[in-house]
Amino acid sequence: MSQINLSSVWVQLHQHQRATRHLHMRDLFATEPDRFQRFSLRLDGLLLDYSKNRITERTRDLLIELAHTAELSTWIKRLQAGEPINISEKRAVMHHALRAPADSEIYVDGENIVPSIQAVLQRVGEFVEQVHQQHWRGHSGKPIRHVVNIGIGGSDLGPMLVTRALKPYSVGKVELHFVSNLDGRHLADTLEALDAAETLFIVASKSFSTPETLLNAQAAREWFLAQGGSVEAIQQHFVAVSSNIPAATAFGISPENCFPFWDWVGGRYSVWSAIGLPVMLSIGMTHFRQFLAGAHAMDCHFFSAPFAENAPVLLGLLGIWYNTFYRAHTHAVMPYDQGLSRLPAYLQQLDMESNGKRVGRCGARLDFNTGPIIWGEVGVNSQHAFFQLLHQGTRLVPCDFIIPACEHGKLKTHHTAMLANFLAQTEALMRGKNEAEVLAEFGAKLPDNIDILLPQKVFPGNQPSNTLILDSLNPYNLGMLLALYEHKVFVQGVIWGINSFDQWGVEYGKQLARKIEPELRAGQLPSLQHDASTNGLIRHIHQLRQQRNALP
Ligand code: G6Q
Repeated sequence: MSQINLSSVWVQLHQHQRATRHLHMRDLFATEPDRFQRFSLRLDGLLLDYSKNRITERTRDLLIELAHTAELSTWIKRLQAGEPINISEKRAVMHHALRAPADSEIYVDGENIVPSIQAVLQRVGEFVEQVHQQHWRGHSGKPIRHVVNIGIGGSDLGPMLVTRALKPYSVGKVELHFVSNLDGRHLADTLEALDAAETLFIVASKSFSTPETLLNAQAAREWFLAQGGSVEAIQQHFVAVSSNIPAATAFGISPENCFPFWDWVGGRYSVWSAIGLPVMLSIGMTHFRQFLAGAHAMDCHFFSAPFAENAPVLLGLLGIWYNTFYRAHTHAVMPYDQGLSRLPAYLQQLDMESNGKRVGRCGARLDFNTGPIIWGEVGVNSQHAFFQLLHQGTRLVPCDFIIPACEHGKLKTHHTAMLANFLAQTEALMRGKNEAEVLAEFGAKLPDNIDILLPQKVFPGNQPSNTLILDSLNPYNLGMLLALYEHKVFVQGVIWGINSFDQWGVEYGKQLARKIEPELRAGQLPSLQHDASTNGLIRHIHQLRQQRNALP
């Protein structure tokens, strides 16, 4: 297929945007009382209301036609069938198989991969059980109380998000810590309060070659030895999750303490694999299986529902509507739940690493914008920070608002107040406040500076949002939510014609860092071959560190 922007439906969508861009959602709601029914979906414990968007039935129809033009159904079947759709790395994309029921049959290169997935899950489950039952103990006989996950990117963000989000489901056996940053303070601060004899380290790295992770793992090992641990005892305190078991064993972790996963699981899609070990240690296997079941339910929905009732398809298409046809450059995510505070960071990686691409699958330069800038912050707090720009700034910023209807804590009053804020924001962003309403609020006595004040108090509204309400933030619903976003990203990648499953952009900086690091460590600066700015900065840093005896 030629590039999607050459299709007639692309042109029609541009025309449709020009014809409808002056419509105000406030008027659409006034003339369409059943708008909520027509533009919302209920899936198990998740409700998606997309009625507060600048769309009509015709918009949805055209966007669905766009999906058909991009042959989305065929691509969904190719994903499902384990074809090597990650074309640049010649790999299948099978994270959905990780959450398929144990009796499923899913083939990659002619091999049913479900038995090996289940075998690893079983092994990891047995390990989790041993730790929980205190059969797995530290070298001095103390039970494991603290688990430190050392990983970065996909080997950090997913497990951290899910562990925090599902804290109310913790079985209370161990406390989880996450170390990712190359800033030594991250590891040092984490270890400060820990007793090595009751600490387990998970070295989580798909490639087992990521310098940040290996440096932190090495430092953790040195700390463990300095705290009275022995080389033999490392086996009781270090386990690895990786698809490169030889490298993990070369690091000194015995093969029986290495939990594998496969090259058909991308890092940012790996929380469903053994990379989810911190989650399993926190919430136990029963809850983790519920998490997988929720994601599987979303897979089944995505693979089978007609596009007009398909939540990932609709979210993907709405994103394209604003990104491409309204030229909105960003997309904000506002979770109204403290447990979901890392969701924006997780989605940043998922979306921007997947669809931050400028060439098509086969390498042709694309003539249109692809992945949006994803950003956001936990709700309510952000109302007191950047919401001003959403309400009265000049930019169109489509948003996703996410909240559980029922809370876990005992502070029910808090949650009701938060729900009210949540609903108020989407309402305000949609309807705005016009001059007549502002004047009515002043009543009979207008202030003497009304000419200045009036325009400041007007809210244009018409700011689009999707609302996602979870019945509660439980493992099943969280699984559904994360799989929803994974498939949304897939839908957009298919329509833009890009490979969402590689990440060459992550590599280039690493390559240059490998060159600069020895230069910074050298006692005597070698001749530098960078640009004038980088050379100048290296000299400045080197000189400062030399003066303070901070080399290497
Ligand atoms: C994710 C990316 C990237 C990766 C990290 C860590 O899809 O590939 O974020 O997860 O670079 O890689 P390792 O797990 O191999 O250490």
